Amino acid sequence: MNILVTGGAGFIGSNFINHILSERDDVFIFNLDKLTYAGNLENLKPVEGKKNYQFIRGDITNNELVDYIFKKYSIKYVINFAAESHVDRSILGSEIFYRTNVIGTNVLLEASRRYNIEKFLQVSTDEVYGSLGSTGLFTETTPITTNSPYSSSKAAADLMVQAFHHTYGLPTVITRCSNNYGPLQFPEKLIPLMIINTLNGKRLPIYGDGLNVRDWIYVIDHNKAVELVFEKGRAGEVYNIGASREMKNIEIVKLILNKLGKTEDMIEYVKDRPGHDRRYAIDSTKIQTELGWKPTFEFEQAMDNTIEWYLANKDWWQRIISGEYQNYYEVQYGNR
Ligand code: NAD
Ligand code: TDX
Repeated sequence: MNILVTGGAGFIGSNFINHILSERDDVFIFNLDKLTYAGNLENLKPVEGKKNYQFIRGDITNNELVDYIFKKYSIKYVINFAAESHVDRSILGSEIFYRTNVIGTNVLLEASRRYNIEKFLQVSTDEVYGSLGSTGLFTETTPITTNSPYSSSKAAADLMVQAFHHTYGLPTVITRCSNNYGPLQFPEKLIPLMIINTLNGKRLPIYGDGLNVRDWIYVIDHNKAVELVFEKGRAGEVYNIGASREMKNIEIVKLILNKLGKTEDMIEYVKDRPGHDRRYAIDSTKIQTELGWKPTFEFEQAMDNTIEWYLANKDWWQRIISGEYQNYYEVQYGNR
């Protein structure tokens, strides 16, 4: 079973490949990744040298390369994790988001159509549903409403995936997951940023009033759901993935401070993110009842694991924050 996994050197994709290849030898994974600032081959140490794994450095927007890969490796399955994934970066500059997330997905879909692939799984996000008030949950039929360049690029890709199913009968499935946390997450995202800043004695920048809500899921639970949808999801369908763990941002930051034995005076409220979505919360009834998935990690335990991982892997994140990431940090947060 030859599977093209894109974006497999990033946070969720590398956890996915490490997980799948630790359990199965009936699949061959071709990992196509451009190695942007977010891609890191160190994440894939556990699978280096495995006979059913091959890394290919390249861009999903490169038509010729993608065609060559489909032909040469007889690709029959695609799981598309590759994306520009950070909302704040999309606000600083949106062009690369549309190029990778929209054009890149189009290139993969066209190749999938040419080579009659058997399944195309698009890894999407709950952000395509916009923002909730204090009540209610996103279901698969919640209308698409996008507020950031990032979410609009992901929604455009989703709509295109569905069009390829309806028009050409391409066997597609879409997963829409809530906020992930866990090992190997790039330090720009809330949880690793706050852990690392706490360890480095830097201020903890909270946007706005800190009362925005996100629905958190451990990355392994997300990836098990992706695996299940890949195997059993019905063509043309969308499946929400979430672990029903809503937290206000300020609660997350206080939890991290508490676990690391630091005090709340490290918190600094800063200017709000423009267009900041207030609340995300996922209804995952469909994947639970139709495919029998459920989250298995308990939040406090999985947060402990995550914090422990960052404590034990300082080399990993120190290499990142001492490089090009410094420039982004300065633009986004100022030189403090
Ligand atoms: P990430 O930024 O950590 O990793 C993205 C990976 O894609 C990197 O390895 C990068 O090098 C690669 N990439 C970027 N542009 C590419 C291109 N043009 N061609 C080939 N490779 C390219 O992102 P992540 O957090 O692991 O997210 C993975 C996917 O999951 C994304 O599609 C994202 O939208 C989605 N998602 C993320 C979350 C979350 O909480 N992080 C939640 C729901 C959905
Ligand atoms: O410094 C910060 N301060 C802060 O208050 C950062 C980086 C974030 N925040 C807030 C903004 C959000 O309300 O924390 C919350 C989480 O922020 P992010 O980690 O940037 O995630 P979010 O914007 O919710 O998007 C994430 O979840 C959905 C992923 O980055 C997306 O790829 C995914 O699709």
